[in-house]
Amino acid sequence: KTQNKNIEDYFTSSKPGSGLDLSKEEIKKSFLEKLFYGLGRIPTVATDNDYYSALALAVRDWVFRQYVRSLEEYAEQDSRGVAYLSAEYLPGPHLGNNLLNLSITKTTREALADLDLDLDKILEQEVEPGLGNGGLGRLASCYLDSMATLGVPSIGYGIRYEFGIFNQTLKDGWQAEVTDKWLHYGNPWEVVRPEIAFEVKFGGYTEHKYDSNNKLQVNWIPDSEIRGTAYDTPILGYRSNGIIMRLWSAEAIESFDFAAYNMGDYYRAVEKKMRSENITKVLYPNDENLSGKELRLKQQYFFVSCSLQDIIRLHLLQGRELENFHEKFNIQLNDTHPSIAVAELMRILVDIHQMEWDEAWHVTRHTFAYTNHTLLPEALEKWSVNLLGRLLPRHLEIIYEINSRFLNELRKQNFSTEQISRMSLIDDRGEPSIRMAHLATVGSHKVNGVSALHSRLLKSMVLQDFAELWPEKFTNVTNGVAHRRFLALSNPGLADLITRKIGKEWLTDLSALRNLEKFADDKSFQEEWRNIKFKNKERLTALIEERTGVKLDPSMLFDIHVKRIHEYKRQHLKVLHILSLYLRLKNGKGKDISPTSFIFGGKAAPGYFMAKRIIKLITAVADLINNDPEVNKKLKVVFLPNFSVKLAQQVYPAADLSEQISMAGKEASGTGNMKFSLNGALTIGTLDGANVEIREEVGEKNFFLFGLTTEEVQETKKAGYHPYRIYEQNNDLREVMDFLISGKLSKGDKELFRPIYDNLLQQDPYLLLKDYQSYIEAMDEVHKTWKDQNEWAKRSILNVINMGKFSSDRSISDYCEDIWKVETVKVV
Ligand code: CR1
Repeated sequence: KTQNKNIEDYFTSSKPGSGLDLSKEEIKKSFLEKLFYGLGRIPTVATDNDYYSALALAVRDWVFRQYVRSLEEYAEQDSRGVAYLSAEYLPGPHLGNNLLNLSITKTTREALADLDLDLDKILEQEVEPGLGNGGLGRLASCYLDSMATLGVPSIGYGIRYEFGIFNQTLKDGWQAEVTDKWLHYGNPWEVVRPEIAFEVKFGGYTEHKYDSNNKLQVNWIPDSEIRGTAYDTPILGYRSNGIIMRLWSAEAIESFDFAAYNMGDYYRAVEKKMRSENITKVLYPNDENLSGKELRLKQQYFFVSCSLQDIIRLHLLQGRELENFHEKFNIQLNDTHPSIAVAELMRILVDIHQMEWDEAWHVTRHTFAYTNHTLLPEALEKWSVNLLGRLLPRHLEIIYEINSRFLNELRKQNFSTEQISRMSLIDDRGEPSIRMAHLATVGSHKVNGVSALHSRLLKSMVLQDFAELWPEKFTNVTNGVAHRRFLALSNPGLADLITRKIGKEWLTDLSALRNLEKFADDKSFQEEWRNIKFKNKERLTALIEERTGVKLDPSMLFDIHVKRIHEYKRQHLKVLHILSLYLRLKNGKGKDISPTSFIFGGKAAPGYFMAKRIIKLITAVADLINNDPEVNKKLKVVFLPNFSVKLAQQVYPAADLSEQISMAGKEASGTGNMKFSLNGALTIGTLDGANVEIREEVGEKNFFLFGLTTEEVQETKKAGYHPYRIYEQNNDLREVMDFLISGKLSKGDKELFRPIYDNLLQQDPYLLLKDYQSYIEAMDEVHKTWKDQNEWAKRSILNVINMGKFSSDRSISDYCEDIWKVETVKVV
């Protein structure tokens, strides 16, 4: 740290000015200066990407202004802070959101128009950072947005994957993956901090020695070391604070392979360097399914270790003691991906800072809180003891020590052997492995699920024993979404109408939308509402035609199912419904069907056989229906490839119907469900995840409910489920199922969809056949309601105005009050 009195005086006397509400002239001047002198481009050679980069650089300056002002405020208040640890983020494009939050969208548009440039075209240039798989990563980004807006002193830590989630293309109707080179054109939003870099060790062995005071000293002698360097992206809240998303990138430590250099083995030395840089090369594309790969564990430990070293550096920099670390910092574990942090903090406190075990454990347990995001058994992280011991020998010892103390406690409290073995951090049935959810639970002071239902199931199923032991540790925080991005930015037409009627309060308090209640029955308001939806559908229609060649008719019902492809989410139930409509039309029984466009989107994990086959099934059904003049006036089907945040921003505003049809008990929360409703789609859904709460808020009448409840699902399975019997008894269903293997979807190939057919008739683990009839009936109700356009508009309005609860601002307030105990500090 350099002390420079002159600079300090300048900084304190000039006080960084606000970055908000800039004038057209200021924007124009900064933009041109960035173009000429920031990028060194002259008008004759400047490309659209140069214009985008120049504007982004100018905007970044203003965002940093807000960030610097926030830092000053936080320092002054000496506030308690939050570190959010997440292996995934999906921020979406930054530029539009930052303009919105600086309140300069309109002025920027005008400034650019003066220069004969089009803001929309420039916005289109941005390649989004796809550093996550789905809901979990997007939730992390919504939370950063709200933490900034509310003024929570916070920092988001993660991994700077060089290649994010793959780009999805279609080849002959099958998903094909293409690497995501998101950094190819540079990234104007980030600032590298070569001096914020930490070394992370791997492998080797430990030495145990007693020092002169007879205190045990453990020394870890690793066999490799890697450096993590910080890349900072400022995240701006709405007319408010800025915070930092700090992502770590792996680099080799040059000096480490001296031996090879000295032997003249230059190539081997460089090769080793390349290998260690692999750690942050690529995001694992599995959503709720584990790869169990060594490199994945390395990624987790790498980013956790860098982050903890950084947080401790910040703590000590302020002249504080580690004994009260937990009073200054909360560390939120976004799922178990960063849960090795529990062992790492213990190691840092005990081995490096010589703290006594009990005190270190007190600090650790009061520092961490853990959010669980899934009950799916295949997604609950477990690391083989063997692998973890090889990569992190000291951490394995620490985990054993935590476990033995914990199990002793249980024994003292007369827990049964059976319960003790269920609760152990080590699963030693079969190949011994570490249960990361148990480590996170034992090492945290709070554990939360992500919707009321999910938190209840978490307590009664996956973590039941722990909930009985520590009832006060368990809590719920229902997920929320950044309504500024997903309404104000994505749906400017609707946002405008709302603001004209009730002012801007809703931007910072979503529950203010209730003030629109008096318009729900107003015919002219409904008409305006419908016109906006229609325009959004036209916009999406154009995009879909450009991307897929399929032309939809925006006057049709837009029935949309977008999310990761997973059997539990039941995209194939939607397909069965579509085929049932197709067959009805073919049999001349389709007069009640409302003309519908079915839109699907979502990526499948590259190694997930069934999910990939479901995509092929959707595209096959699309080909059949779209090319059949007997039905294609009434039905259209399209699979929109490469669903992303950027695409999502065009999709949600254009939806009439939101498909949230997972088998009850499987979708922890869902957040797409909230984004749809927020944009005026009605939902057809099961009582799963946050659907339950959405239905409560918008009213039963304004939600199309179907299917078994979680309890009924459990009973059905317990009683012995036989899907074949349902198939035998339901003629329509049988016709639909048999169509799958008729060859009509696959140029005569009867085997193509047999794996799906067989799976459903023999196991049907997600009870599609059981819920089929109920779904069909609810969909018939949808089609009936759609015929009354005023009624539909009214229900759409009632959805939007009751979305207050589902802003991520509310979620973050809940975290602040219930878990973090932090006060917010705002700069504006
Ligand atoms: C859940 O499946 C939830 C998000 C965010 C997902 C989804 O229902 O909305 O988390 N879980 O909480 C997940 O990705 C690894 O687990």
